[in-house]
Amino acid sequence: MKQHFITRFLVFFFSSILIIPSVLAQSAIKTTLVSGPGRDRSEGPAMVCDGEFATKWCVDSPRQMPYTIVLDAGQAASVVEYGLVTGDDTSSYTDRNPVAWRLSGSNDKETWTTLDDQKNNRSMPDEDFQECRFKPQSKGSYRYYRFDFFRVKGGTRIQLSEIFLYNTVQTPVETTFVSGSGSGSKEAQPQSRFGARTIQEGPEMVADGFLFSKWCIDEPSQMPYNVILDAGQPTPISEYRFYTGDDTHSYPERNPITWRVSGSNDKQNWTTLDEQKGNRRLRDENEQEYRFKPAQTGSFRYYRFDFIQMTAGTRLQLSEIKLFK
Ligand SMILES: [Ca+2]
Repeated sequence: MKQHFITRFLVFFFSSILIIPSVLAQSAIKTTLVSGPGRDRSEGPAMVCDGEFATKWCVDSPRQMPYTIVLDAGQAASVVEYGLVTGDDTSSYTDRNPVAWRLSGSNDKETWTTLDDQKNNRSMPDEDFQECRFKPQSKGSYRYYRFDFFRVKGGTRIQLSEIFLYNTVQTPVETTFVSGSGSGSKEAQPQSRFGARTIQEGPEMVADGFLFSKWCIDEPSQMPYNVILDAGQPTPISEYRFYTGDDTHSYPERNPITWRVSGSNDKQNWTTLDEQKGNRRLRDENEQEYRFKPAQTGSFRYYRFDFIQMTAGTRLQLSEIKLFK
């Protein structure tokens, strides 16, 4: 047992160190900044490719519009998907997301080929640290990628914490429920106009594909709560997503803030892939999606989520957990 504990500690210790490089070592292409407007220091353009969500590019310089960021992929690469990540305080400053931009590719930084043209895309949410993915209309093999941001949602200030380029497309992983904490059935109020009925709120509800059904548990003796999902075959994942419950706005403080993600191929030996402590990104809103990149990746069939702490109290609820490769 002791050796097992030490092994887990070492895995956790090294996975903590590896957070930044492994974010870049996912399917994202490692890029460096060629040029872009803005201050050089804390909120300069280089912050969009430093691999850290916590740092951002933020500029408000109308005379420099459109804001042009040029990234160097190091060698020619074919981008099939790209991600724009909102800033650390976009939920407080709700007009800074881009709504019109163009992506171009080049191999000499002089002749540019348009790959994507977004004229009025308002899909980026006013939430902190949210990655929004887009598929360019055209593809080709280019070393340099250029973003021209023409307009933001309001005013002239733009902010982005990261820009990711991908040479593989992210696809959802089909999962089935294996096991989890709680039985989760409860009687509905008998005065409901539908009459008395049983509402299922067991752990299997996070993998039924519906946002209106949820896992809801308040059993302090069973903490930390866990759920295990089966990907069917060994599958590396680049992202996992949590979806808040259908009534989280009315019943706040049920979101997880401290959790661990592990992978296994035998459901006995688990490798820690991600560890979040006091992460308050999930907001008290209904059926909201939150995306996380695991610090480590590996080819595992089973994925286990341990929920160690909630915003407050001991009740946890989530409507879905989804995996992406
Ligand atoms: Ca569900």
